[in-house]
Amino acid sequence: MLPGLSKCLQRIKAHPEGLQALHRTIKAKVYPPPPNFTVCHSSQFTMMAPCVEGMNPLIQKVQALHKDRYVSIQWNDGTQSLYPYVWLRDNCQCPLCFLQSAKARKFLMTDLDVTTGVERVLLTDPTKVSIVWPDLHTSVFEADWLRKRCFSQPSRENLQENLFLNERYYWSSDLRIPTVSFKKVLTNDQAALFWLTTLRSTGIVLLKGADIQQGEVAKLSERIGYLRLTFYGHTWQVQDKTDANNVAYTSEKLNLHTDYPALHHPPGVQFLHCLKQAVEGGESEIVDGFHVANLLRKTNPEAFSILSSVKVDFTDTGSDYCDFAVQSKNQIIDVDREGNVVRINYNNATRDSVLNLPVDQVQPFYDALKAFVNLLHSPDNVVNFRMESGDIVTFDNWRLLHGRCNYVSDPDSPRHFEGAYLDWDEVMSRLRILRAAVQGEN
Ligand code: OGA
Ligand code: NM2
Ligand code: ZN
Ligand code: ZN
Repeated sequence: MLPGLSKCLQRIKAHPEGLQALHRTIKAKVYPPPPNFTVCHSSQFTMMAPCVEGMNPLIQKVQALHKDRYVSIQWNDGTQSLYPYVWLRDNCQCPLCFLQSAKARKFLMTDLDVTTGVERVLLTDPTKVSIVWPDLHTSVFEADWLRKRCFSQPSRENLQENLFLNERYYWSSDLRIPTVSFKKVLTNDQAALFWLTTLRSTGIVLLKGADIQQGEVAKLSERIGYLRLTFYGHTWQVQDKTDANNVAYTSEKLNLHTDYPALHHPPGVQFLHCLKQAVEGGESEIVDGFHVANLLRKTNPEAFSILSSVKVDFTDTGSDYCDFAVQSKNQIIDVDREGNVVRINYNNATRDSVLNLPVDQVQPFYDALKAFVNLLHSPDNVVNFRMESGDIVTFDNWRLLHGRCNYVSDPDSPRHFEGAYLDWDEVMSRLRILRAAVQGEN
């Protein structure tokens, strides 16, 4: 099921209590590979069917529960939501408390009485609740606004998924890389939304039909907002260069890596535009790093534990946009507090020879890294493809590892790729705006 569709079902069905089992099933981590999207016709974008809005229930009854200091709302679908007094006062939407033009709170924390009571609650109509506070300040809350912010576990999970789209399709060697027309993405909001939701869920989308000139990845970044400047420039040219300041700027093989683990906040998204492919070699390979890291956790928990805890030093020194001497310390497998894999940081070229470990932990570290690299390079997990002129591959650089074969170029017309980085915050921002425009959400 496409993530858009599954979310749609969640929104319709999973409110507010009791459907956790269904929710868990939907959130199961391994998905079948998504269908092969060749250059898309707009009819294919209708798979992102707009979720039916305006189905929110009305308020049947409102009560102030003074003992627990909750306002209780009974909805006309038979469900109930609880809202703490303090949260309601903090989030008063009146013009004194909220600056509508900035959609931001004006109300100061220093003015919030966290032990506030409620003078009375009123159901003015089935879509509005009024609350009069002890100082007679009055707040009015809309039913839809309250419903969206319901504190029940399934409601919160559903809203968080809507905001951050953390569901992922995991894949292995049988992935058929989702492919969309570059020009459609630039001109059509549905195509752009399909591109970004797929980039998020699958981690890679191939765009076809870009012009054979520099500047196309910059154009694509402007479709989102702005690109991420690094020491390699606003955009950067992957070519065989004399005195290369990076191993990528040679014609040699690049093993599977993520870009720029030498930064503490590596770029979230990468665009690579093939202007000219090599006459021989230069093929690409990719791996789903989240999927492989989870396989490692299952098959070699000791290796997973080492790679997710040891901070590895990375280094990058040289001169490009300006001179640089970058150092970072990153876990090769980054996990969040719940243990979910959230980022892979691994480029063997910039892994520092400085290794800040007690001497007896060095060999176990290498054993763990070797086990991970073996699993990454397993034919079960690797997808191979060959970029041609006019292709732009867009991928999640926090999740995918990518590599390329060594190559031989035509000296008169050498291999040339142009790249650019973006961050996930900017990409997700555009995704939300496109979703609102295409699906009429807010
Ligand atoms: C890079 C890189 C891939 C390629 O420049 O970091 O991975 O195909 N390049 O040249
Ligand atoms: N380039 C392609 O981590 C890295 O050094 C990746 C970055 C040179 C911008 C390569
Ligand atoms: Zn107010
Ligand atoms: Zn790279």
